Amino acid sequence: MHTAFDKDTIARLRGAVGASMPFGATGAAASIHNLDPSALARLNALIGEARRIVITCHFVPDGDAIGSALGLAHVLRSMGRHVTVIPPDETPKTLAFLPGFDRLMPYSRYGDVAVGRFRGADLVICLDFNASKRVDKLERVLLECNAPKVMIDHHENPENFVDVMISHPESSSTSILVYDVLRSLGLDCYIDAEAADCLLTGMMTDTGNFTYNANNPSIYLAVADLVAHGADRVKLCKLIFDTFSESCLRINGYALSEKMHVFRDYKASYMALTRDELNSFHYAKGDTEGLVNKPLAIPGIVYSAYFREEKEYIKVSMRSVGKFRVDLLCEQYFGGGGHKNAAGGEFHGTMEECIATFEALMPTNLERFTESEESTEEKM
Ligand SMILES: [Mn+2]
Repeated sequence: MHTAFDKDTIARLRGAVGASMPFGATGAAASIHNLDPSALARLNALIGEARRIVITCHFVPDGDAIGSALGLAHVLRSMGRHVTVIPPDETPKTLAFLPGFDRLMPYSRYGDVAVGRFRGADLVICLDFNASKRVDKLERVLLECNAPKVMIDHHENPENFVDVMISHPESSSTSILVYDVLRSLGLDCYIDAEAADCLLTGMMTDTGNFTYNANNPSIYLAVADLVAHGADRVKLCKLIFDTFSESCLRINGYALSEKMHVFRDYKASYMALTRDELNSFHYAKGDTEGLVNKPLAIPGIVYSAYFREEKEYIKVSMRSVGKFRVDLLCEQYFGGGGHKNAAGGEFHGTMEECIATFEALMPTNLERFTESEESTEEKM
């Protein structure tokens, strides 16, 4: 926790930031995302009435899912609500630095206790996912739960399984969306340093530390405001982007040196790691996070895939730059989906079959999955 600023300084900085926001000064101002006033009003009423709130997110949660969930949980707890954050499964230990991490109640570990929290909830808030199947084994519990449900999310094509939907696919992260919602409801006064660290973490992880989907100036005003609230961006940069175990560094080195296949003619690259290889490096969940992005550093490479052998399937991750739609490629051939430039899926079969499928698609992929000019839009 940093203590470089006293309360008066923070108030002065926040005033300065607020005044320079394109969406107005503090208080009831226009939002970053052009939020729907009636959705905000309904959310406000639901929060007002609720005593026990459950927050959930997508399975295999990432920094944005957990950052937005814990950030919102801190705020709602400061408002006196009883809040339980229930991710479908375990959160990578790489996020253990987030304030509130030790209070997470993953359904995969807590089972009936977690189900009880859903049944006793007056309000369920669904963060960073657009369809009920994204909570995996928690889906029935979520759908059968009687409490009103609110979605706050930035994935394309949301499914309407909720009572209030705040869906903004143009947004760079759910965390900045939660920040915007809180600010628009006048609840940003409850954002303390811990909440600010969580929300900023989600904004940083979903934009690769503001290296993609990061050209909207509002993002930096939100960052400035969160830092003024006490977020420690210097500490977060070190913890999120520059902290690795020895085995993690070695497995990534091995993958890049020995396993990266580059196909310049097809502007493609892939890496595949088998269970045996992962085990020989004492692979821990999250160790190869971000690996799939690396080949995109090579000029001319447009999309990249990473295949990781799990017990029952091959986990597929894909990334791209520009107009290449890895979400469609994953959707059509690898049982998944995601965002235009970041998607994933599962391949049921052997690693050899998975690689053969990918290689067979390569000659036609550029033509089939490159988006036409007019539909491209930089995310805010
Ligand atoms: Mn997200």
